[in-house]
Amino acid sequence: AYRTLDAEGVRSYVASLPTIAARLGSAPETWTIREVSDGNLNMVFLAEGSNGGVCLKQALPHVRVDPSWKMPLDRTFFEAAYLRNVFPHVPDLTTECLHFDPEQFILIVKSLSGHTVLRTALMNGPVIPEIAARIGRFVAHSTFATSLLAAPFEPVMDRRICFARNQTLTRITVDLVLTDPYHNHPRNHWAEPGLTPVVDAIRADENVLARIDSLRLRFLSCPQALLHGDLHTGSIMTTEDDTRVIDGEFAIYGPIGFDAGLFVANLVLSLFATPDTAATHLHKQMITLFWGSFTEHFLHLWNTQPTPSDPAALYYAPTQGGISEREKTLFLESIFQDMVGYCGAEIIRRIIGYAHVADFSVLPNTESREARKKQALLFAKKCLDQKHLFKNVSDFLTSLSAD
Ligand code: SR1
Ligand code: MG
Repeated sequence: AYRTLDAEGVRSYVASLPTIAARLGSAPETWTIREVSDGNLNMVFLAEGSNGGVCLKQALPHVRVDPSWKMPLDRTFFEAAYLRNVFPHVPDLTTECLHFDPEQFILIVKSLSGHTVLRTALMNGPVIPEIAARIGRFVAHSTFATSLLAAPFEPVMDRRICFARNQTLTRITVDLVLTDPYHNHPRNHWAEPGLTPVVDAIRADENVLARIDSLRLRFLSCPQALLHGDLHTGSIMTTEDDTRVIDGEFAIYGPIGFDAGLFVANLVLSLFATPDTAATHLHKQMITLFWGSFTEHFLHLWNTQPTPSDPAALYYAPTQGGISEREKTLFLESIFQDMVGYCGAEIIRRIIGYAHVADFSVLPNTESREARKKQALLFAKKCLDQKHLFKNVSDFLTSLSAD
């Protein structure tokens, strides 16, 4: 029967798995076991021995940060399934699933104890901008490989059927990211009274509401590729040389611009929370590098991988001699427009919804936090109230500078 592990439970559990225990080396009683839970949902432990370490993640029957919010345990299954599907395509950018236990809902991956969460790294000072290019490559490879551009429809649909069962976490995204912030809901909250008029303006804007309706519909009805589903800067661990995407439990088939939009939104949030010119330059550089790397790698795969010769792929390959350049450009432009929309939605929900971000806590007082959050909300509103306002990444960055 399922039981929630504590640190000593983790020690015995890992000791009972010969191949995992061998990675740690030394005797189990000498291992260091540390609880490092950081996200909202699960328990996470690091187990380290003389040879190396592993990270053990276990689902709880509730939201970790709110035990009254009950939740089924199956999210670890979807995280393990996500890793099994994407790790072969991005082995240097995520972690391999070393073990999954379908009764205890435990997932074990290699420890990243020398890495820092990207959000924390950004709050502590400058990072190297190439991290964003690595994430662009991650999104390009993980989405291309799981789309109809790379495989016949049968394996793609089998995967879609599998991840369509990830309904508990999909419900969270639909509600927390794409619905709740646009009306009064007890899960919404914000501490700065000066934000209320901006929230009211967002909720009164018919264009914003129509766009959110369309983004929500698109999220559920446009299964372009297997998404990470929660690609914020807390789902990325990094050193200067090595960057890994973690926490794929929200994985779902959906529009590629959703993953891109969440990552860019969290860079934008960090930009508004870091009021200094050098940092703003860095964040903008990161957004440029991310989008450039994503498009470069996606197009490279599209130009070099054999197109599956079945009717599903013909949707994307309408010309007989292969996919026209024009079709590719239109496809990437539609991902860009989705990215802008989901970016706006993510910024808004991270300021007024249930799950806020820590980035603004570096600001010295309520007044500065209010002013910067207000700017972020107004930028997010622009992302939503006029489709095609930003034609390209340069328009997007220009608008970020305008007050
Ligand atoms: C109840 S879960 C709240 C948020 O935490 C996760 O990391 C996702 O971002 C989710 O929306
Ligand atoms: Mg998470």
